[in-house]
Amino acid sequence: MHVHAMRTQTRAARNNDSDDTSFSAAHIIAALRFFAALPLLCKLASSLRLQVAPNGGNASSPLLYGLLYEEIYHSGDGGLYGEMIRNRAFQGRLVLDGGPASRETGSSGIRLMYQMRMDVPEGTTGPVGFYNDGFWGFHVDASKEYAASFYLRCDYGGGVECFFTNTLTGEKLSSAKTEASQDASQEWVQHHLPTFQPLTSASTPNNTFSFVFDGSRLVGQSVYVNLLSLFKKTCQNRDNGLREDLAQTLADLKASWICWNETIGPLEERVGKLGVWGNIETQGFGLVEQMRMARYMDLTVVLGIFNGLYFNGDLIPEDELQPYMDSAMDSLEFLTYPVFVGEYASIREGSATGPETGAQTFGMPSREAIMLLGIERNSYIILEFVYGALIKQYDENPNTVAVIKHTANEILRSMSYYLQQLSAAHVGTDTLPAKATEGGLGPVWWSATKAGRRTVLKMVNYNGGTGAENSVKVQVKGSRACTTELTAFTA
Ligand SMILES: *[C@@H]1O[C@H](CO)[C@@H](O)[C@H](O)[C@H]1NC(C)=O
Ligand SMILES: *[C@@H]1O[C@H](CO)[C@@H](O)[C@H](O)[C@H]1NC(C)=O
Ligand SMILES: CC(=O)N[C@H]1CO[C@H](CO)[C@@H](O)[C@@H]1O
Repeated sequence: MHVHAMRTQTRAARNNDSDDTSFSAAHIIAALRFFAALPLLCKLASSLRLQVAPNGGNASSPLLYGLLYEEIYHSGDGGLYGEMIRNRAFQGRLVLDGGPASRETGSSGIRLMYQMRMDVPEGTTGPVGFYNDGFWGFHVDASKEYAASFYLRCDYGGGVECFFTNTLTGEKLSSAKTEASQDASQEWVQHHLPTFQPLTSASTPNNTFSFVFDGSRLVGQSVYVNLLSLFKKTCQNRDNGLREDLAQTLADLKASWICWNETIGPLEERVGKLGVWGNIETQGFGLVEQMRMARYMDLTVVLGIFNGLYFNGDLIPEDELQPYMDSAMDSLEFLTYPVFVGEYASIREGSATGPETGAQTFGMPSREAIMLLGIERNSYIILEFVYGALIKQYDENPNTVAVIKHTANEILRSMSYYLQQLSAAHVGTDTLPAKATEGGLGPVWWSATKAGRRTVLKMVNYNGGTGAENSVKVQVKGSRACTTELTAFTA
């Protein structure tokens, strides 16, 4: 699928009547920016005549385009959060693939509630260890550095090797080694392997990551491990940072604000929990990491307040609500919010198995575009709006809409992504009165805003005709002269 955001520089605003057949001419959002320069000339026959006033509107919300970050569909763990080891501290089930290992509670000395125990039988001589499947595999990229670490509790003096294996070819794709020397009385000892670059890149995510010890030096022991960790080079090269390609994709949306929740402190203090959407949340992507992300993407932070009502209908009793109220009072400035639209997404009905939401047709973002124009026209009342879901792991069920989907080594931007990116890149500071002196809303929809000396006119042609007889004639009042830049969004 190809989505184009096409830009042309023209001295007159024209309806997009391109004969390029790859265009879906029925669905177009066009952002026209008028600069004061030369007279606007439109000699085409017209079914819609728009008159855009130079002023007389209201201030738009500067926080209109937002991001709704929510721990669902592996947006955080297995997504934006750079940790590549799945179930790194065993908050989830341990899947045993042979070998005497088990998950135990009571991880002494650190707050993490679980640990893995691996029993090494008498007579063991070769390497012993375990591997992780990652979040639908691992991205093995020879151009990037990786850093692995783990906690160990046992008597051990010997080597530790960590490496990727391609499950399709059996090939070992990397190696990092360290020496461990510790006895059981030391309780947990954290080991960091030297950063390494894979020897070869893998073209698919079908790779595992192994932690291997010298079995002869662990004979007869129960070996305890915890907080197994692997990070590829993260966004801005931060410790405990974000997955670089996904963070960049998100930053490229040029949104203006984000919702966040709390989770701070050393990783071994973050006990993790079962999220409301059924994922295990390590809480590794916590408050500080989210604040850093907000700074990196230049986002205003908006605090979301829990109102005491859970999804399953449970309620926090009134006499226990004080902390939530305190928090709400602190956010009063925001609550003075007038309207917050969260969350929206177009859903395609009608397949045999129910609403087909995962695969987008161009009609879906086109309908979203019409709503988005309505929001911009009312952006003196609507403070913010957000699309849901924001980020989703591609292979995870259900297959539903999301702005960005990802596999271990690829990023898929939906058409809604390009729509929001284009629209957020052309927002004015004030709404402008735009009235139709001929025709009316539908099949062409519009919104006009002012950005400095420029006028931004956005239009969607939803299933309407094209060609000269369907042209849109625009008069920007008060501009003696103008230059127009047209950006068309097509698929
Ligand atoms: C400005 O706000 C008023 C309400 O205060 C509204 O009636 C009017 O339509 C708005 N104008 C524009 C251009 O949005
Ligand atoms: C490779 O990994 C993908 C993603 O997890 C999976 O869908 C696919 O079945 C795997 N292929 C093989 C041959 O195991
Ligand atoms: C600041 C905030 O909204 N904190 C909430 C984060 O989410 C947990 C539940 O998942 C709530 O208990 C917190 O109040």
